[in-house]
Amino acid sequence: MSPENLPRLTRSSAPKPALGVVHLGLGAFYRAHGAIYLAEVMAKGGGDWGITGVSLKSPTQAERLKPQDCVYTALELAPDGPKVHHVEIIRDVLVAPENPAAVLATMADPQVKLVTLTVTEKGYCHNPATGKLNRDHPDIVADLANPDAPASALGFITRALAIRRAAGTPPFTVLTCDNLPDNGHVLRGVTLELATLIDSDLATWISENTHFPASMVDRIVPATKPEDIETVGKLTGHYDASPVMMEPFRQWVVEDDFAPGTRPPLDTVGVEMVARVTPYEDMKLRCLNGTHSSLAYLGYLGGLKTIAETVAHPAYATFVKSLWRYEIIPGLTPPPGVDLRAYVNALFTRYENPVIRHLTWQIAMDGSQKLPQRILFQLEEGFAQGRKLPGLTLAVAAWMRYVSGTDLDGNPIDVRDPMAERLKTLSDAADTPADKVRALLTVAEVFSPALRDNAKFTSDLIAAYEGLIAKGAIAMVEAQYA
Ligand code: CS2
Repeated sequence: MSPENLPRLTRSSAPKPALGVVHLGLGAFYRAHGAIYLAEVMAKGGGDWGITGVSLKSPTQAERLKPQDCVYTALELAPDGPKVHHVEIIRDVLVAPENPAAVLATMADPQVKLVTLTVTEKGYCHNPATGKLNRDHPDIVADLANPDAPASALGFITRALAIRRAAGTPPFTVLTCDNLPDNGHVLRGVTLELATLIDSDLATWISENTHFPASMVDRIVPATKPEDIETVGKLTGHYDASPVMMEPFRQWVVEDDFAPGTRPPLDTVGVEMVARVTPYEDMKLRCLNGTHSSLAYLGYLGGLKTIAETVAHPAYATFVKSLWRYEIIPGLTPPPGVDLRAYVNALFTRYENPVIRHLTWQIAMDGSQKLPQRILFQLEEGFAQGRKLPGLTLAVAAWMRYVSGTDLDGNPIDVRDPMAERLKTLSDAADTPADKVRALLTVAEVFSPALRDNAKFTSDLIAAYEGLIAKGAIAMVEAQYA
């Protein structure tokens, strides 16, 4: 039976949670992570932490969730069988481009204590290599032209804080949940840059009164596929148009820096509240996201569709374990009490989970925004310390081939990246593999001067790129640590 013919999922008889949080960027990840922690906080101790979700671009999520009163199924996928959760913490979903005034009115509501964000790397409208606001970003240009109807998350935060200030309402705390290093600091910086361009007094008020704690978030949540909706229908007997699929593991480490009264008791549900998130962020961004991206480009070019399939290949299993051991861990300072060897062993088991179908193509998206913090900063630091980093270099070469838009068998790749067109044009305009590598290295938003000017890195990258063409991705991965 097609899942649409089943009764639609509805809210249980429990009352809708009272408003306390606005979340910007209502994708699958937040619904499988932050939203579940907040639901647990309320289940345990009450409080007003109900969430109004905001989609900043597309109406799809609202169209799917509203007919089921914003409740959804979160399916925990363990190798020994699934576990069903019903999540009822979301009260409403707003679509920003359809009604920006409604979003601002909700964010300005004195009931709202916390604004959380998962807008992905590109949602910060910054230059990934420097962390500074990109003032030419079309959304920032639009925010400046029309601050009452913002386009970017930063525009909404700034305008909502201006309304609160004018009304004498204290600011909300802004908690970023994206995979960026120093994410709280970066968000505070770009928000203040934008606010300064609008009204310097507002910028001063925000800087003195608003807290932007950093956080490290972790849970593998592959995009929901049509077959997942069917599986949920079979397991629950209900049609859910927007379930989320997630691994059992989860972690959230949050900087304990909230304005009084704005902090949900996250510590009661397993969130680690710490003074400094940086060591946790570095560990996660490099060990997990760095190898995820490496496996994504090299796996995709090797014809491997998912992360589980990729690490099931012996050459890739050896490759990723060696990356951790010889290239990533030596550059890390572990967070207090964490054994990095044990951390990456557990990570390998998470990657192997055969019921998580996490596409290499999905992780390969937006590489221009991800590569600096996942791989390139490590290369820069490692070279400065005189270390050899052949595996990470090979991963960058694979990204360069990937963004050319043609795989190693000559088939087109559907490259999703805000810089896709520019990257392809640069690659196409160069004749030889060496020239393609050199052309891509000139992209200042991605590569720092230190990497661009490193002659050894350039020649190693060219050799890796040529090797991919001559031998294929699997042979290059195999040869790496042989
Ligand atoms: C992934 C992340 O898609 C990607 O880029 O690397 O979404 C990853 O699954 C999460 O950060 C895990 O916490």
